[in-house]
Amino acid sequence: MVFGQVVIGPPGCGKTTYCNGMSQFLKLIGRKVAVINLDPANDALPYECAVNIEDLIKLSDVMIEHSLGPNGGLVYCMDYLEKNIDWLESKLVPLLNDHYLLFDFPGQVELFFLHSNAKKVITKLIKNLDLRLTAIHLVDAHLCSDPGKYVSALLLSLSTMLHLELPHINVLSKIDLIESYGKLAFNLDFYTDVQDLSYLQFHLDQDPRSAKYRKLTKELCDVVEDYSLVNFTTLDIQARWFLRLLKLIDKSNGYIFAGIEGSVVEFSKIAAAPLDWDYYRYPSPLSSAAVQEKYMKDDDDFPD
Ligand SMILES: Nc1nc2c(ncn2[C@@H]2O[C@H](COP(=O)(O)OP(=O)(O)O)[C@@H](O)[C@H]2O)c(=O)[nH]1
Ligand SMILES: [Mg+2]
Repeated sequence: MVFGQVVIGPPGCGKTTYCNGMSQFLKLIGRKVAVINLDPANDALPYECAVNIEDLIKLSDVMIEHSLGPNGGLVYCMDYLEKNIDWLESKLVPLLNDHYLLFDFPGQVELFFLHSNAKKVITKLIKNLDLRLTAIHLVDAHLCSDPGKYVSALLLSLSTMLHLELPHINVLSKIDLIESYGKLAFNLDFYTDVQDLSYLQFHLDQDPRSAKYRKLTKELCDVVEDYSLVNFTTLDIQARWFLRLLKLIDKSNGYIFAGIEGSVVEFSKIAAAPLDWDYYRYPSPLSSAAVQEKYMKDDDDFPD
């Protein structure tokens, strides 16, 4: 079985930086990792990529040849990739033996909650190559500093979850910068837990620009709350944040179950247990004393 992550989110939210940081962290803890760049708009990649969509199609060529802007060009590139999925599969096959896969996708969000091409690419890979993938949806934490933008981030996260139908983790990225946008109206937990959005209504009413959208905002918040699917974890580009996030990811895509010879009962015990339980019970590089000591020693002040 081959495991990996599909890294998505709006432009500039930190996908490429994440793939670079996560790949370095995975190597540190002993996993062989391959980063696959599927964003033709990525220039100057900080990581060494195993597969690059640029070898199949270039955004600049598409824009000139078909008189398209960058957005139309990206949709075209994804359509082209879907039609040429054999090309991608042939590049991935040699990696399947022992690599963990990180897919760096384009930042055009419509590709992941509206269009079917990116979803078809992912679904075909999962089916044809027997992959176990988790979607990591990054959203820039600065959106929390504006209630209207935060509501749009919630809707984007929800519609992406429903559209992609993958194990899914929403992440507020660049959390190290959150204080630089001024004091938040609520504790960070309020934004990550998404438990009671009615407080946002009151806050929005204080801003004359948002007051006229009060009813619309309420309806949108009700949709998010009714589904009760969206919450966030947080991240900045430091090793201990990666360790925390990787534990969640390993549980969501089944990596932690891969080496376990057990009964259905054992599997369900692990699935229902607190996050760390399985790491201590079953040998894994993440449970080694060295990794815990190195990356988690300052964990007391670590936000949940
Ligand atoms: N402070 C801070 N900056 C970050 C973080 N992650 C990414 N960035 C910066 O955000 C910018 C956009 O990142 P990039 O990975 O190219 O975003 P992408 O368009 O989603 O691939 C770059 O200047 C990164 O250095 C983070 O956790 N903290
Ligand atoms: Mg990028």
